Amino acid sequence: SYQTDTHLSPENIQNVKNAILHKLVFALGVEPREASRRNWLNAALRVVRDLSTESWLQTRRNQAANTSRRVYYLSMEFLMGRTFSNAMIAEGVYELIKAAFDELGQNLENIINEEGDPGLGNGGLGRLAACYMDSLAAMKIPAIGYGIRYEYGMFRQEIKNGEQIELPDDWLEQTFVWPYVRSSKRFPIRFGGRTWQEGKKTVWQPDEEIVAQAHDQLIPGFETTATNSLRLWSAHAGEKVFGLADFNRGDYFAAMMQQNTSENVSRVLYPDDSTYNGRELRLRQEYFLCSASVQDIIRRHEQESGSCLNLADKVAIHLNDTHPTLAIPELMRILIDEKGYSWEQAWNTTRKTFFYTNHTLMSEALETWPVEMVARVLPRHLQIIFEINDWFLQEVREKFPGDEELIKRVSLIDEHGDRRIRMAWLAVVASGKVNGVAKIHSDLMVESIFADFAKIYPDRFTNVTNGVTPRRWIQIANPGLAVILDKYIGKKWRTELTELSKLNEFVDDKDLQAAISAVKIENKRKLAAYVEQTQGIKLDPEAIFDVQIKRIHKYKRQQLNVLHIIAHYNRILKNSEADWQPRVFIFAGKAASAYYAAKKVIRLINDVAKVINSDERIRGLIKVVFIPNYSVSLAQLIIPAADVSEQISLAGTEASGTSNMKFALNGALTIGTLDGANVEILDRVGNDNIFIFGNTVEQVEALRRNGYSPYHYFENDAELNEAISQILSGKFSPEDPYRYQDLILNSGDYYQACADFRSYVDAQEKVATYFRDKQAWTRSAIINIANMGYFSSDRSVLDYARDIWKIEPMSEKQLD
Ligand code: 26M
Repeated sequence: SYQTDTHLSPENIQNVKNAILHKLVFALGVEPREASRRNWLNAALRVVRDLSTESWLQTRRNQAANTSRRVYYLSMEFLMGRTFSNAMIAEGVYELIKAAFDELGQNLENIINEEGDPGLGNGGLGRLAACYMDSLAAMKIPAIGYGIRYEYGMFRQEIKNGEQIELPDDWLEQTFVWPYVRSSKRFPIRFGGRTWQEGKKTVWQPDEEIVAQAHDQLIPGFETTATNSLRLWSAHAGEKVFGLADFNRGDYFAAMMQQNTSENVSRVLYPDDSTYNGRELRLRQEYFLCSASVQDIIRRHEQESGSCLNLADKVAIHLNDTHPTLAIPELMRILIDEKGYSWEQAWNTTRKTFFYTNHTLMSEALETWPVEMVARVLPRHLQIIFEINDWFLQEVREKFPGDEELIKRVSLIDEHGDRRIRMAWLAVVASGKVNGVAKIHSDLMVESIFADFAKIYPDRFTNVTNGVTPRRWIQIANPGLAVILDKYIGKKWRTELTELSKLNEFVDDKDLQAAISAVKIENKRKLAAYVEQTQGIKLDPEAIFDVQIKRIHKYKRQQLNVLHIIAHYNRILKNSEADWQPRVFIFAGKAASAYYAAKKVIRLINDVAKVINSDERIRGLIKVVFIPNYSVSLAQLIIPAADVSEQISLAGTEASGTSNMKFALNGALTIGTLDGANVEILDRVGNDNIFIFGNTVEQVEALRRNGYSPYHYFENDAELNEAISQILSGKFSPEDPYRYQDLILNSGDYYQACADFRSYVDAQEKVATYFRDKQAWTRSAIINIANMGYFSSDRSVLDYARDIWKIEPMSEKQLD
């Protein structure tokens, strides 16, 4: 059958065609002649899901039988992107399905583009979780992801009059046929109420109960039967709430309204990725994820091992940032209150089970929850956290007698002002290992926020540099590049990305250079067609495509990019006859809906675009484009079309970055600061193949210590002065000249854009000059591609498995 033999024989094509038609009619109830593209997509998705399901059931049997240790990846966000292409290539049926659709008179690419893109995440952290799910399956590491099935994901962004408008992302409106709803996997989640002692036992009587319902997505491993799952929870009214108070009072309507309130827990993703805001609903969401997942983990462990003992031998629970940290007191609660463990037994198990990744050093992003709120929502968990704190502070007092200042700094409770629980501290104290996401970030982590803890637990801290999956970020996003790679270095790079280094032999090969630049132009044409179609702006594919796509945030310094664009515009106006290199500046990204300054930056970009794009004096030498509603699928279109990758955060602020890796992997050259993973990209590509600028972390800190002032730079740099003055005087907002009064200077320039302006402009100058030497540029692009092997998420998850979770990947034999 077509299931195991992916050979493109007429019989196989016929079989796939029949399978699709069968699903269309009998699963969807649609006749072929009336089928829409969406119907064809769903029919084919069902066919591919059947293939994955067989492997999945087999993997589950084998994992259970092999009593292997498993990792549970807990994350409030999974930005999975579209499913269809990924599943087809994993199952090895892409070409077959394409051929079948050809015969059915359908274009596969159009069908692929019909699929929605579930935005169940904010940005880097959520996309990292998705790359890791892909790599864990491909590397045959037994893993289950746990998250929330938000009814509304990241908002849909529209731009009206240059401003961001947020609209609901009703992604469930179009039925998504990939997941399985697991009606038998339901767990009660309890909130509120009170606790009391009965002898030695603590009793918690909650006053609210809702139900978590599992939705499973299969995660097929690339060209292996290993298939993992991602389990997302949705919230439902529990019968308890439903049956008791209101119904008994005969108040049917109030009871039904209560149902609505319960289901709010999984209603919507918080669209904030950098400032912590202590809303009670967010606390409930976090606990909802943790409680459902920990209950499920214990249930599975008991089923496979016969008891709850030896949990820590079989289970590793990974915390993607502090958002799922309540899993720690939740495991303690279940072990003590429900399984009868002593406090010591429970604590010893817990400390061997958890691992925590930190993704930010910025204090405004660190989660702290008011003690008063936790007392109301999770009274039993608060007690457990206090007990952990007592135990921990006792240990610190023994190690460092008499240092009460240290005790205050490391206490899980911040006693300044209203008392708050420091979730990062709790995660560190209860985890076997804590890691940062790039070398520089992991180093700064133990020098800054966790310095005291590094003294207390010197062996606990480590680094795992982030990575990205080559299946999605080369094979799917850039099929033209994949063909070239296959030809020059063979096909193994898909699961062994360091094979790319074989390209180093060919950097001067004229045919390779020609092929690489032809694919780049082709990708730029595709992006240009999209921009023209959606926004009516014409882009010249021969121009430099200079791209900054990421969340809009002050620390990422989109303003610095804009300042350079204005300076460049001014230069052209002053010397319009010179032989300027045409340039296109592309932006995309969302601003948190309450982040005033970030939304203003979006408006500035659009205002500047309007003025520059319509200025005939510059003859189209600059185009500025803001592409609305950035998403994983837009990233797949934009990244392969980039010549220049903008990674310009202030040194010390971007933990790692992951798009920097995707760009370099697709042959863009980076203009960037010595921040996050840029540092490691530089190590691998060498100074000649990247444009590094700006102050180092040490210089940034020195400026802060000495009282940084942007005015110094403003007064001493004529181009900077001119650009800022133009913004402030309303040159780009003539109808509202004061619109940008509070930007840049007046806000103190906390992220030191002015300090890095001169070296940024100089680096941009080098970019434009270098681009004119097509051959040198392409050679550098090849060197970038050739040396990105390290940044595969396959390498990252194998690092985690070996150094942190202590899990062996399964062998093909075990999977058979
Ligand atoms: C917290 C509380 C309430 C609501 C939302 C949040 C929240 C959500 C997402 C906070 C932070 C969130 O994400 C942070 C993030 O994406 N960090 C990025 O992680 C990437 C993967 O490690 C790194 O590459 C980026 O440098 C880092 O900024």
